[in-house]
Amino acid sequence: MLAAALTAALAAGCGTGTPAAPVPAGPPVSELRIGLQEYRFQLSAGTLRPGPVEVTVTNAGSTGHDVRLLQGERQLAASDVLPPGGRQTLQLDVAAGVPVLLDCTVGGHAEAGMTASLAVADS
Ligand SMILES: [Cu+2]
Repeated sequence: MLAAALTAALAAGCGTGTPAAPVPAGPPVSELRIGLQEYRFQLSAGTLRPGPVEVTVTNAGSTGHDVRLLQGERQLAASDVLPPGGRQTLQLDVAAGVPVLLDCTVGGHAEAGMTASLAVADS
């Protein structure tokens, strides 16, 4: 009986690959914090307000990471490769209604799960 319960719990918790970090709900923001970890982004919000957005990037991991932010074909910003504990502030000019995609350009990290997307409000 215990084994059956454990099996059910494990099955419920297992998807394909590593689950992405939950994206916070809430109103659109103009200030975003991004935490870099092995191998995912921790986001302080899930939806951006269009227009100027200030992003504070902190490497909370134990190896070098960066973040690149793309909106369609357009690169909004890219951080340096930050050492553990490193921090950088980026200024974005975000277009309305088009999602912003994030990835880490350090070799193999995006493939390991270091990608995320942010919604952008329509106005
Ligand atoms: Cu990385």
